[in-house]
Amino acid sequence: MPSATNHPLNIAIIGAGLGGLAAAVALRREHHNVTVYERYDFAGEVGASLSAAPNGSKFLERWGVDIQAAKPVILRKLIMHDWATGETQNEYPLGDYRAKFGTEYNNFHRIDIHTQLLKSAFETPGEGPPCTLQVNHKAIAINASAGSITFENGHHATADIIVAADGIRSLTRQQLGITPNYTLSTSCCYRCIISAEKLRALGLDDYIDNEAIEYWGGFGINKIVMSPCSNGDVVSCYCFYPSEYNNLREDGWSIAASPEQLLDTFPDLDPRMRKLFAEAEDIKMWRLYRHDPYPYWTKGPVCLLGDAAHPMMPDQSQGSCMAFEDAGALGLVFHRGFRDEYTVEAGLELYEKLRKPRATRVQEASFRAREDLNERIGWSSKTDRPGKLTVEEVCGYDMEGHLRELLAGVV
Ligand SMILES: Cc1cc2nc3c(=O)[nH]c(=O)nc-3n(C[C@H](O)[C@H](O)[C@H](O)COP(=O)(O)OP(=O)(O)OC[C@H]3O[C@@H](n4cnc5c(N)ncnc54)[C@H](O)[C@@H]3O)c2cc1C
Ligand SMILES: *[C@@H]1O[C@H](CO)[C@@H](O)[C@H](O)[C@H]1NC(C)=O
Ligand SMILES: *[C@@H]1O[C@H](CO)[C@@H](O)[C@H](O)[C@H]1NC(C)=O
Ligand SMILES: *[C@@H]1O[C@H](CO)[C@@H](O)[C@H](O)[C@H]1NC(C)=O
Ligand SMILES: CC(=O)N[C@H]1CO[C@H](CO)[C@@H](O)[C@@H]1O
Repeated sequence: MPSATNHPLNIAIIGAGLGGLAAAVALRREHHNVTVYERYDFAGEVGASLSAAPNGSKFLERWGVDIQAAKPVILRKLIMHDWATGETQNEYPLGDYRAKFGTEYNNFHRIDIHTQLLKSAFETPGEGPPCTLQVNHKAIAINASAGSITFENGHHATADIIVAADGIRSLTRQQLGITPNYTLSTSCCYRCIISAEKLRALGLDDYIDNEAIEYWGGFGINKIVMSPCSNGDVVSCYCFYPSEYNNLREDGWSIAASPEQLLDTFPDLDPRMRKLFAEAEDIKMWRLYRHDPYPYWTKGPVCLLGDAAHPMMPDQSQGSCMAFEDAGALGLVFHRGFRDEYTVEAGLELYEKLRKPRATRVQEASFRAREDLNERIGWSSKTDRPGKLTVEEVCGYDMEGHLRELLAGVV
């Protein structure tokens, strides 16, 4: 039971993407009163695969998220193919992640993990009071000094903490006085999926059975990244290509494309992959941007989280993991008894101190990996380049220990 000095906070979260929902779960479990405001009603949820490396998965486990129901495929190796022939050039075993880092290297379909996070946040079983979801609530203005939000539908809300998890094109960020410096990436990306049934009919069974992340290219802009998800029922592909190819300017997660476009973009690719492309489903185009790190993440009672705070290239597969870690950090900082240690404002500063250096480092390493597969974690040895991001650094991270160090420094 909360003591008189440790009464729960009223927390408003803007955005019900993976980051916002993870924050809702983490804060609910600390018995806060959480309301999540989402601009849409989820009718058009889309997405391809997302991998959750061990420390991302670890939070999901700790929060009691039903990982098995999110139909993970455990990734066991990396395979590099010759671009034109598809011949295997190299294989790197990922080893036993559970033994080394405490959880598996799970690969999910975005929709499956989104569904499980919705359950963990809003359904009754579970630690803490269920969060409240308000859909069709598009935030249009924030007053950081008043801790208030105005929605397009005319509603208003106030809260002790406002968590802005409204994605790469965050409107809240703008309202905090941050105007991102960003450049168009050299690259765009197609995302698509294909069912295991179709793959088997095409004689491409190995793409499912390998339990691997498979690459074509990656030294330069062109790169194909393929991995199975959804219990092996689906294979998902990310296909990077030079942005000048079609000068995509449109933004969003649901710009549709056809198999012909996909085939035309990669005429000299491995014929087996082209066979897959001809039958690919749910093909979407994604315009990539490079954002410089922002000068700050918090203002008054408002903080940024996930892509709103540190949008990154997808090339380290860390976008959702870093959002889960942000959420985990909020849960640790605003644990049930936090008021005995610090104020809300100090807690938000602590959150920024804990998260910004690490997320920025992963953001920068993701940019370097865009055109150089040697920078991809897990790909080559940690000693071949000074300062390189490593699997050990990402997956062996001890957030509680880091937080304790920060607190010792403050006190
Ligand atoms: C529909 C969709 C599909 C995606 N597909 C992929 C994919 O295939 N592969 C991949 O690697 N990554 C994908 N991502 C991105 C990935 O989910 C994020 O990089 C990562 O999980 C961090 O998530 P986030 O919650 O910070 O941001 P996001 O996932 O972008 O979520 C932001 C949420 O905030 C809502 N929102 C935005 N503005 C407002 C506002 N003003 N008021 C209220 N709500 C608002 C959005 O509707 C969205 O639900 C996708 C994101 C979305 C939204
Ligand atoms: C929880 O938050 C909602 C939304 O701000 C508010 O209406 C409600 O009164 C709060 N409940 C408590 C117990 O503070
Ligand atoms: C924000 O809230 C403060 C404090 O309540 C108030 O003085 C100020 O006028 C508000 N700003 C805007 C733009 O409404
Ligand atoms: C953008 O760049 C300018 C010039 O370098 C700098 O003054 C400003 O702080 C930057 N803004 C952000 C949000 O990074
Ligand atoms: C935050 C978190 O769960 N960190 C863990 C990451 O993995 C290492 C290795 O298992 C653990 O020591 C950390 O506690």
